[in-house]
Amino acid sequence: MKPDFSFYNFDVLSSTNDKAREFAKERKANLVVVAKKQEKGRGRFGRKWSSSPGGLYMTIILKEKGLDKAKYLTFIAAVSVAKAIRKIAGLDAKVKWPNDILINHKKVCGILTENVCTNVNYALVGIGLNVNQKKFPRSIMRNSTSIMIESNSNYDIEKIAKTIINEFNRLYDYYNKKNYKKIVDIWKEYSHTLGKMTKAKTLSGNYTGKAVDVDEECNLILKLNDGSIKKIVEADIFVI
Ligand code: BTX
Repeated sequence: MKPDFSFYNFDVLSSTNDKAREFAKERKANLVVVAKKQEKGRGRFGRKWSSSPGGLYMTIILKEKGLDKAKYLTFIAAVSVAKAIRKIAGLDAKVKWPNDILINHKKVCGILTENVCTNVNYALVGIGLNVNQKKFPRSIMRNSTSIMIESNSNYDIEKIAKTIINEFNRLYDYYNKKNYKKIVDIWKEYSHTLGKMTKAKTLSGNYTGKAVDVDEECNLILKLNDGSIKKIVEADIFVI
């Protein structure tokens, strides 16, 4: 059964993921928390997510199948955003491993999936999408973009949110049926990364090679210059 999502809208939040955590602790699921701006939007590893008005900041709260399965929700969310951008703005949005969406090689969206563990586990799938912003802080200007910058038009943020959730709901069926291979296969169709020479910065060091595959556990597979295969579980990657 597909969940029926209810939207909770706020003008300002510190982070939609934090508000979603409060809801999850009250055992509420199948909710979407949306804010017009965030004061402490964050990315992976505690990094800052620039959250000015004009962007979409939302977190989907779901019951989880297991902590190791949250990465499939990140993949589903990424594809849903890429599909919504293609549908609404006709732009060639692609997914970059593991959690970004790019347009013209620039980051338009990031996804942060977190867990809440009670006796039922919840996943918080946070989506930050640059919609109508015309500029960004200097530190991220070079590599960031918005749907507005790429298409020269303004968009209805609520409509985009609903389109993303519709796409998410459709793909969520595969997650419900534990058809994880299908999720990875669909993600690959939208991939910006596969087939490209890539540098992966991991906690244990840097690796450079051709991105040859994403395996069924969502790991990136690099073929290194010496011909060996390296499985990348967590990293920041750069296409070179
Ligand atoms: P990430 O760690 O992969 O990427 C964070 C990096 O992205 C930053 O260090 C910066 O270089 C760059 N960046 C920051 N803000 C932006 C932006 N607006 N556009 C493009 N690039 C940017 C990505 O983490 C996951 C981001 C999730 C954000 C959502 S918003 C709703 C929810 N609430 C919340 O606090 N986080 C999530």
